[in-house]
Amino acid sequence: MPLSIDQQRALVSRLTAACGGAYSPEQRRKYFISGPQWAAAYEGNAIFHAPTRRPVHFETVIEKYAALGIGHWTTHDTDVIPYEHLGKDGQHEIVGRIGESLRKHGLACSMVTTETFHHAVFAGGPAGEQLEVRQYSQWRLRNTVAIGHELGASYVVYWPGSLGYQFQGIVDEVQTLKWFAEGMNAACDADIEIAKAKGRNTMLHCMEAKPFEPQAEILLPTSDAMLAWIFSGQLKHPEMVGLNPEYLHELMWGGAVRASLARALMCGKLFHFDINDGYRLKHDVDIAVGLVNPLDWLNVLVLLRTYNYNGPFNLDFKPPRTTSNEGVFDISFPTAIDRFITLWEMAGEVMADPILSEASAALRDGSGVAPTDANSIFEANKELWNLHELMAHRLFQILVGAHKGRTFSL
Ligand code: GLT
Ligand code: MN
Ligand code: MN
Repeated sequence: MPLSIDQQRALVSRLTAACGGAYSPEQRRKYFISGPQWAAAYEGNAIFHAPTRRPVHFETVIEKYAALGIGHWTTHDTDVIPYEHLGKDGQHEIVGRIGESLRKHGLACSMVTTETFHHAVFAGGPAGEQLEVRQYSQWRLRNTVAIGHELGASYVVYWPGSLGYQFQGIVDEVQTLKWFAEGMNAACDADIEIAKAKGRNTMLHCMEAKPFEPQAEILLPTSDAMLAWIFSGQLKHPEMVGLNPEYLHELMWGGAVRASLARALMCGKLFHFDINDGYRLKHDVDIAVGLVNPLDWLNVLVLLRTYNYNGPFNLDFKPPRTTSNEGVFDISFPTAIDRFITLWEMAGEVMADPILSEASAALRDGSGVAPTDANSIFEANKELWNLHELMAHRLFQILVGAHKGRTFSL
């Protein structure tokens, strides 16, 4: 039976309610979850795609996030402030209105980030050959730091989307990376100065990698490349600089996200985390968390819980083009948060599972044989290693609820 728009809405609401399993806003607020302005305001446009949604005002985003139980808001400098107002009275006035709206709805701004990729001025990259481009980029970074302090943010993110090229051999990569470090130094210096003047703490500066978009080749394509850059000796304040890995960006180049996060944790540099989902070796599709790789996501959260990660989980996904303006807040955001919390709780079950704990302990204990030669060590341990595959099966069972007695035609 064909349905009118009103009937379609009624159907979607009825089926959403029938899905059940939604957490309350109070429960959701217990997690350090942040909602980006740009995610909720994304209109569905892309190179080959016209927008499918109407523009959304920042006050609506903040109000809707508050109602859903998203406690934190994140933004680019230019998401809300038009270019012509940057650094002028207009900026001051708009930031004041953002602050009021956040206060009114009980949200906090946790992170600010600078758009150094969209405007035509960044065609040759934010750390290009021209001194004036680099000076302009540095000014934008310092200005964003000032906005962050004004809004009470604790994190600044840098996604150097255009730090790369379409042609090999045309730029001096070493020089460009040094210029890029100068930008970070300017931002950290501004932060130290403003923090001192305002009696606030300095912020955590977080680098976000994406391997191959929008440029063909990127100078810092992975979180690991960024770690090398952070520890390169070019940064004046390397202790202030860490990472904001994005789940999908680490997957896009073919890496294991858990392993990327482990390396960041080991270096003490996992400051911030963009959560979403998608596919290996494809575009940055930014699908909402858990819709593609729920088992991997479960394992990621086990790792983060094990190592007490306590930074933000930033909902950096794009509501699909097939979702309407209403659907963004009625379906996209609430279901994303609820899958995250469910996976978080399941991660707790993994950590408390007696089978997994006994298996891990046994693997660590080994056979106790003397480490004399390869063959005897192998022979002494070979039955123990069966536990690897059994543990993988157990993780699947936890994912589908089989550990709680859920059976399928047994
Ligand atoms: C852009 C990118 C995201 C980054 C944003 C922060 S901008 O949308 O694809 O992954 O987190 O600058
Ligand atoms: Mn991101
Ligand atoms: Mn992405």
